[in-house]
Amino acid sequence: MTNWKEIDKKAKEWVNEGGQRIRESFNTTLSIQTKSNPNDLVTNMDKETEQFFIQKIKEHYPEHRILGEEGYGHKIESPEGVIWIIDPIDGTMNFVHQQRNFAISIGIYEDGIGKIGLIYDVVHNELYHAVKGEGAFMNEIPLPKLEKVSVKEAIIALNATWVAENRAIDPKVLGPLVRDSRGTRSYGTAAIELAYVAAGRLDAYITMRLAPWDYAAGLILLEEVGGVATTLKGEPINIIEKSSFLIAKEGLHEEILNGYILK
Ligand code: 2AM
Ligand code: CA
Repeated sequence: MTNWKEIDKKAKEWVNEGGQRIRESFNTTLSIQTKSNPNDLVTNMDKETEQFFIQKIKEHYPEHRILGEEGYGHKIESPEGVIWIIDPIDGTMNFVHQQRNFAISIGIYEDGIGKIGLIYDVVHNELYHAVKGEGAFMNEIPLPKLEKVSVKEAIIALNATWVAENRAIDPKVLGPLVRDSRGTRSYGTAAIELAYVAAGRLDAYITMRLAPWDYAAGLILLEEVGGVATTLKGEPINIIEKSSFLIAKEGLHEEILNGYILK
């Protein structure tokens, strides 16, 4: 039997320790490299933090598998067993340029089902945490179920990329939604944007391209408070694949999908 209580306790301890290490790195000189393109950054702290978690997980749970953004985990092609999906620093560009608005994101899944989600906003010291069936919390304060809103009262997280010329979506599609909503915001970190929807600070979040480590933890939080997550086509999310995302409160999700995106 998997001891989820113990896993949860250890995961929280490790996330706090990982966050502490990242805060201490502010006093050191970062080593910054680019990955797929000049805007795709990685630092020594992304790599060291992922390796820190992997070493802890391997030591305590050698039978668990790990999918990590920086590639120090396993090659995952199927969702069987217990899988830790880790983004050591979500929002690396913010980490490098702004020293705020980045998070550690860890989602723990069993046979494709989300069990534990942890998103730690390191600088604000806010830990968003959910255990399947037991609710979602921010620093141990329960997050209430999400209430309904309409587009005209909604704050929507959206990167300006998707309303300028881009390769993923016709820039004209989201213009009317930007116009009709109460306002838009962009934080540059999917994990925090997901946590904010779960916490009711944002009403929806739209993006064209996320990887499992960006959203694995956030989806577990969202489910506990009654949020809805699909692709921009309205299809279910496959947890081990890259995908577009429409995340929103119930009702608002349908209004955005049918009234704006699929119209
Ligand atoms: P990262 O900082 O861990 O790379 C920025 O808008 C958000 O999108 C961040 O959460 C960032 O995560 C993520 N992101 C950036 N480039 C991406 C890509 N090519 N594929 C998937 N997610 C990406
Ligand atoms: Ca990352």
